[in-house]
Amino acid sequence: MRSFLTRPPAVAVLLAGTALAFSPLGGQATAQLPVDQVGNPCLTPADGPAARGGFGADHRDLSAAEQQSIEARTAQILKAKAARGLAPQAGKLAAASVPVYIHVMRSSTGAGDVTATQINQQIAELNQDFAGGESSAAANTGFTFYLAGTDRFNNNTWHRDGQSTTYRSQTRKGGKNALNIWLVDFSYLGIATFPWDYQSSPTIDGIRVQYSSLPGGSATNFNLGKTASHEAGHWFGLYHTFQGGCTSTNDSVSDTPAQSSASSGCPTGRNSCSLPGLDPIHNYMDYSYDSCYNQFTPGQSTRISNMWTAYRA
Ligand SMILES: [Ca+2]
Ligand SMILES: [Ca+2]
Ligand SMILES: [Zn+2]
Repeated sequence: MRSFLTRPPAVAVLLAGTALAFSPLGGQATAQLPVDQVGNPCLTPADGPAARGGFGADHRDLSAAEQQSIEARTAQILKAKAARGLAPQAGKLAAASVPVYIHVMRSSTGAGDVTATQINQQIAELNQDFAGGESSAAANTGFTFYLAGTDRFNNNTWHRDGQSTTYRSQTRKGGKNALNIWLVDFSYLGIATFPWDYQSSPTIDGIRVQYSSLPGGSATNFNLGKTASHEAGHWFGLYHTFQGGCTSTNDSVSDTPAQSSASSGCPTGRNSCSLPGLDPIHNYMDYSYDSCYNQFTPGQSTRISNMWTAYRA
């Protein structure tokens, strides 16, 4: 998830494994694994529960125990798949061409629309970012994206991300390998589901993205289309680079230096943890401005490959 309106000062406090368990409403059960992207401290929408169409905040931070359990479960699945010859050979990574379905959730009067050009630019942005096209330090993940379909709706409730379980279930397309992107107008830049939740919640799998974050949109500092790349990162199984704070495991990726909290803007030289390395402010999984982002790391690419093999292949 990426916060739209707030860049939180209170990040570190909330990241210390605190589960923000909000009471589930409208079937947005959080009893097991969280349905929505978690680990996001910017969870309090500026305009309260209304931002979620009345559902309230159905997300919570991922505790260290939950993270550990997900890692263990994933390792077990990978081992089983490898034994059956269903995993990439040692030293090889999974790769795929991912079909993308764009759902434009406009208001009854047509607010929140985006052009076909913007959609194509967004797909191009995903392709560039996952190919490592913005930095020599960036990994080429091997994943590419193509537009498989666009549909548009006029519904004030859906436009504001209300009844999201319903609208996602009614409009989602494709299988577990398909990236569904719902463009809405809410208090977030985006919200994603994780791959390990697909099996239990397949009908809501995908990412919700602020429509004005698409290339050429009106979201100042966040209109280069990187929100979709960030949310897609979660959809592939990546955590925020500040997940877990200043711990050696933090985001379960070894080549992203630990970070105490989300970055804001583009704070060059930021070093929020005494652990080795400067904060990965240019990483798509931080909270920096779009213009500051330029990479997924090789470690994240490996994690994406593992998660894909375990849950989406
Ligand atoms: Ca790390
Ligand atoms: Ca450091
Ligand atoms: Zn996020």
